[in-house]
Amino acid sequence: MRILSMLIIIICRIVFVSASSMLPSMSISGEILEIYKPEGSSSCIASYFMCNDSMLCVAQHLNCNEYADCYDGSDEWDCIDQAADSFYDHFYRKNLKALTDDIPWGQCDYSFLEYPDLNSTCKCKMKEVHCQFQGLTTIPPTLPVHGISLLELTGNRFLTLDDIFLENLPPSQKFYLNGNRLTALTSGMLPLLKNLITLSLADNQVRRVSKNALNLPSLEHLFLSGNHLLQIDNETFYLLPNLTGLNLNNNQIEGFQLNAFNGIENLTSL
Ligand SMILES: *[C@@H]1O[C@H](CO)[C@@H](O)[C@H](O)[C@H]1NC(C)=O
Ligand SMILES: *[C@@H]1O[C@H](CO)[C@@H](O)[C@H](O)[C@H]1NC(C)=O
Ligand SMILES: *[C@@H]1O[C@H](CO)[C@@H](O)[C@H](O)[C@H]1NC(C)=O
Ligand SMILES: *[C@@H]1O[C@H](CO)[C@@H](O)[C@H](O)[C@H]1NC(C)=O
Ligand SMILES: CC(=O)N[C@H]1CO[C@H](CO)[C@@H](O)[C@@H]1O
Repeated sequence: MRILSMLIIIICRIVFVSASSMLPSMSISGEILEIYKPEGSSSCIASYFMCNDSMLCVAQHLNCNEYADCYDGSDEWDCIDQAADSFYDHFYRKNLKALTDDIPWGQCDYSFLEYPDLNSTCKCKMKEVHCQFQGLTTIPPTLPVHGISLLELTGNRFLTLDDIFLENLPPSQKFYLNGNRLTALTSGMLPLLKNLITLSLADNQVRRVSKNALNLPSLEHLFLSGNHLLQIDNETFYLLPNLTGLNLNNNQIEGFQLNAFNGIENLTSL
């Protein structure tokens, strides 16, 4: 009995080993081979790419699908979108890394006595004020009003950029309001932020940006990715003369009016 079960285990192992040494996922979906070995010629037919270590051709859609199809896994190499990466790095990582990553929270250019919110609802680093994921619906009452380099209000519950919001919003050079609940940007919403250079409203539920809503003469970078924009109207960015980077990824944009981008002559990144 014992010998028999050992035999079964051995047989199973042999079957398993030989199965796993076959082509990885030599699957056939419909009639289409996802992986094949090219005959004679050393190149793959169109819409297939060659694994690095073997003469196998793998369907393009398996490239970077988070599953290794090549023996060497080369179909999952270099899967980072470098273009997007450097764009985001520039704003979110390298920039901050260079300036403040190694500085501990609390090493703040402002006095906590004067601005208690900087040591409770928010955190502070040099001239950066971070108040993310606090469930905020109003701006904390004691924030400095001068010289903020970066104001981070990501992950709160702001619904609109109304007059009350804007009146209490301390000016900053970079302002991140990602992941809130904004639904519209209507006319005249942001006229006060004269020195703003970077504005991110990513991952809200903005459906529409009204003409002249964004009136920011010094703004260079605008993130509207991850919203619900359906259409970009004529002259939406007309009052952003210094805009060089605009991110509209992950919307459901169906159309641009002919003059949607009028006024932004120096845009280099879209
Ligand atoms: C900041 O808040 C913490 C916790 O409430 C407190 O222990 C600390 O003394 C405060 N720091 C300053 C500088 O007020
Ligand atoms: C717009 O950009 C130009 C060139 O970089 C700069 O000289 C000017 O001051 C900027 N305008 C504003 C309002 O910041
Ligand atoms: C656009 O770039 C040109 C060339 O760098 C510059 O002369 C011009 O002032 C810029 N326009 C604005 C609105 O910044
Ligand atoms: C947008 O601009 C184009 C070109 O000037 C014009 O034909 C069109 O009527 C405009 N659309 C709206 C809704 O104003
Ligand atoms: C991109 C990459 O890593 N290519 C490798 C493919 O395999 C050859 C030979 O094994 C390597 O020299 C390459 O670096």
